[in-house]
Amino acid sequence: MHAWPASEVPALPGQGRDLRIHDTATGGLITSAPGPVARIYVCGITPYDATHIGHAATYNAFDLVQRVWLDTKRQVHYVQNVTDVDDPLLERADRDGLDWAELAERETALFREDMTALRMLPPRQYIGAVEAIPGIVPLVERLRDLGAAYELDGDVYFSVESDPHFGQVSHLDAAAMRLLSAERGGDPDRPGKKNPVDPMLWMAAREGEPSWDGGSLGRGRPGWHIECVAIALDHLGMGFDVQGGGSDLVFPHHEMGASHAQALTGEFPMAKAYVHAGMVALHGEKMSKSKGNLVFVSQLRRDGVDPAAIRLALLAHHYRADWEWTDQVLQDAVTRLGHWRAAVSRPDGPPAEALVEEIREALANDLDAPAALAAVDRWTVLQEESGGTDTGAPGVVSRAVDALLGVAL
Ligand code: 5CA
Ligand code: ZN
Repeated sequence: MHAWPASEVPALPGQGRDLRIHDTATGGLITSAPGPVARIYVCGITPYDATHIGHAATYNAFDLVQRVWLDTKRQVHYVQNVTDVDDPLLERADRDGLDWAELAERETALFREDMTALRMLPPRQYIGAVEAIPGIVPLVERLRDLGAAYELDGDVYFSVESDPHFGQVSHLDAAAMRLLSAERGGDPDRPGKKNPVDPMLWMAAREGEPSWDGGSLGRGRPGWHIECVAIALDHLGMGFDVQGGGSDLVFPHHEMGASHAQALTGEFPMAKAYVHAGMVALHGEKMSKSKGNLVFVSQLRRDGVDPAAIRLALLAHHYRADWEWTDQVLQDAVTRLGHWRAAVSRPDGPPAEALVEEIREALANDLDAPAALAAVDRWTVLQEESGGTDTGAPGVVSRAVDALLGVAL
């Protein structure tokens, strides 16, 4: 699959800072010190609806991770998937009388447009589950050959007991895992499973559903977690720097993915940091496609909202916080954008070197975007109140805001 066009990232004067980021697995901040090429996998959308503000907030967090790395002169190898075949997609297509593949293609196209408008850096590989199937089948076969998978009426399940590190991403107890498994695509009550939370690796073909050749597994389609593992291992290998997604992916998705990869390779851990963004709510409830309480990025764009203002609205919240989208949040962002644009459009202003360092420090400190915005606000107020004589300053601010925050002024 093709991704979307990259917006340019201006180089900044001075030195970037190493990122300290919260790792769900260890529960603390770790210094992410990748080699010359930083490797990141971020879970992509299930395209039965396009980008809502919750998605955008999560992708914004991982865009910041990359911008901090790029500022340290590292290259970034970014991989993202599209879950273009899965139960919720098939159910929605069924409900709306649509062809599932067309629905997926249409919503993925819209997602690309939204990501481009928001200036999110594109992945180097953007891979659909369907196109990954030829790589998934041998992994499931290998897990079965290793004794880490078992068959149940033609379906193939992963045995969580096969990974000695199972549980080390989420640290949840068995009861909590069981509950979340039921909520998030698992089938803990199916009789015959070794452990109720064992997830499906390969689902045998069902009447009326799409299926693919699975070699010795028979016709069917892949489970959700093995999809991301196959894509990540294929392009990044084990021990990559960041596995990213929203906090609703901690369990089962990232826990199971890590275990699949660890059982397959005998190596630990799959990712050096598991990074999770908080959930965005609307009217007091998590924005979710299944509930339908959504604000779409594309709708806001159609309403004439500047994508830079949407981005500023996201940046005004710490990525780990759960927060609520309101009209006021957007209005504040529009106002802020107006102030910033006016401030950088003057021919000179207060010196900007310290501001660049403040933005760098804020982001390096677990992506504290609200602190970065506050620093830019302070420079803007100085500019509005007393101006300055530094002719290079407005340009430096504009480039720093673009390079580090992805906002074009
Ligand atoms: N295709 C899978 C991942 S492999 C999936 O979860 N797709 S999704 O479309 O449901 O979500 C895409 C990303 O947006 C995930 O990282 C998810 O955690 C995140 N996300 C979904 N809803 C919200 C929300 N309300 N707030 C913040 N992030 C969200
Ligand atoms: Zn995923």
